[in-house]
Amino acid sequence: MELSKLIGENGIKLLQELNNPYVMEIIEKYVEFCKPEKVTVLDDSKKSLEYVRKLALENGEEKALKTKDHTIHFDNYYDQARDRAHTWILLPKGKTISKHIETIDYDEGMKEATEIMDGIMKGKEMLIAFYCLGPNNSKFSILAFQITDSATVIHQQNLLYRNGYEEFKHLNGSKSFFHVIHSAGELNEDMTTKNIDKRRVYIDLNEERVISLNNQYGGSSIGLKKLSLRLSISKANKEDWLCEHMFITGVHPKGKDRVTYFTGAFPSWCGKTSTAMIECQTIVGDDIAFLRRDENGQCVAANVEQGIFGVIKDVCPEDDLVLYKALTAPKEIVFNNVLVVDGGIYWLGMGKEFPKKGFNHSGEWYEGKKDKEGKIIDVSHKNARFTLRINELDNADEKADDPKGVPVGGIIYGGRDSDISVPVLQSLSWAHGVFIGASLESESTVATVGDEGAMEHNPMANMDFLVVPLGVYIKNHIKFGDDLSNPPLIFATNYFLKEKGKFLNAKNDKKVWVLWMEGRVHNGYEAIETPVGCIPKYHDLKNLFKEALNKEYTEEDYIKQFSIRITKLLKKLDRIEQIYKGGEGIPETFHKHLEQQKHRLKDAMEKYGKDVVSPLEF
Ligand code: SAT
Ligand code: MN
Repeated sequence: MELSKLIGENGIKLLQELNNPYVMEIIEKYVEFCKPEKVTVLDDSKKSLEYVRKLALENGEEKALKTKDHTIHFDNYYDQARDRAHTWILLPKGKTISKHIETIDYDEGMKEATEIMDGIMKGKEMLIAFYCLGPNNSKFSILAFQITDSATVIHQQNLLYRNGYEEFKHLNGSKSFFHVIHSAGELNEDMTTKNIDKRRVYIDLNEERVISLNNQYGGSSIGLKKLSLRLSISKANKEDWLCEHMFITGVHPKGKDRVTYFTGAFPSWCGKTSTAMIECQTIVGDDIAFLRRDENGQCVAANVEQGIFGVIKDVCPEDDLVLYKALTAPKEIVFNNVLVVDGGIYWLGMGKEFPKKGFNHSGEWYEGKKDKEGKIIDVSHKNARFTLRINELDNADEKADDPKGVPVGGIIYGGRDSDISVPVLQSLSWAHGVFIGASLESESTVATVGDEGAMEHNPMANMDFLVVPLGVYIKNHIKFGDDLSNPPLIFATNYFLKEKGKFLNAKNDKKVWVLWMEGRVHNGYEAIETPVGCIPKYHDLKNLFKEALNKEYTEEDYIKQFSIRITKLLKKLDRIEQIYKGGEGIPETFHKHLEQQKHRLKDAMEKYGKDVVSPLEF
């Protein structure tokens, strides 16, 4: 059916006012493919926001909870995480990007996409919404629009992103915007995706477009998030800035009249959100950052988003008070895949006793319930999420929406291992820091796929989203820092050292590491140079532990935590060397840092005549 018959007068008017033939062309095309029953265009008005909130409740994608403005949405039991195996970059026949990046022949991919899309929105309402990635009207801004048949996707997107309809008008007809076409596909009686076997994500870097089909999980359906991230990374690498999978947080050391901003990249389960939200900090963003040079050659960062799509597991009053308080107060929040009992909700690690039955991502749930594979179904999914606006949090940073971004004092790469890396160190230079980021590894836990204890390499925690060859990505990183007048310091953390199966650090020790890093940015502390980077001095940590946590930090603790484990570190370098050998344009500087680090470690082994060297010896 023709667009004009499906869209109504107001919709036509809103589209006409954009004065952008390319937007029209795109919408007409997908209306023809997807065959919705109705088309609704949304602008930045309160009316549009309310319309979508109501629609999500009316169509059953969300249900109201007991607490005012809280709603719950479920994704299919088998759609609780991104589906890496069915996510591809569309490329002309015979072309590839890198051995790490899944691609599909353009014509073949589009043929399949068109087949799956045919009539996928039959009987449904197509929503069209406009957004701005990064703060509105700033040099960070990238405009994007999404077409979807899911009201909860738009509802959550409205919490997570700044609206962009008005800014689209200022494009003056230009084609410079991203667009995402999404369908949750046919839904069953629980309102979850029926055709799990036909979940697909096709990424088209040339057209700056993503097509996501039969997906409900936020990471694959919220188009402005991980789908647009791929498009932004491609754009950043062409334009000489950085698009990173990083939080942005402001550190406020007690008694000092200053705030120092840090960005941080951590693979899953390495402490990213908790590092962004330590109690002496204010939050700018928790997931994706644009980093640019300002007119003075300083590094500035802006949050791509304005909300948090956060993992709810383990959010409890002891560890995350601010978040816990926000999640239990009457604010506009969409919960995904937690347990509901009489309109109240429960999630893993919340510190409460669980009811024996209720409703969760598996439907009607009772304790001991098993899935088709015979696996016991937990109270809530370990990847269950919440969606809320950052300005709903008590610790929201006042510059969270600043069009100029915030100045970056330090960058943190957070890995996870039980017996290799020290809790915190500073790189020897910007390029050495890039080398550290590009060597980031996380040890798999029971919570991630793979063997427990196996190391997964994840450069800058951005591996899943890379759409340019690793060599190009790393080269651009090095160049970005080289062109800065005063590049941020680069740090690495590891909160997960263990001895005899027990963690060597408490969860809140990270506050001390952060305060030390903050001090380093202001030349506040001396450091000890080791073969792998600069580490804190004992007496500084002792004082910080006392001041920040009122804890006695013994020299024995320090030695255990900050010893340099040479053989383990050399083995790590071997793993990294294996990954990076054989080209793909990895820059010489990277290989140089790898070689130099290896030599420094071997020299230390010889000099001190042992494998594990105490920090007091350097
Ligand atoms: O892991 S996802 O990309 O699906 C979601 C997230 O990290 O925010
Ligand atoms: Mn993320």
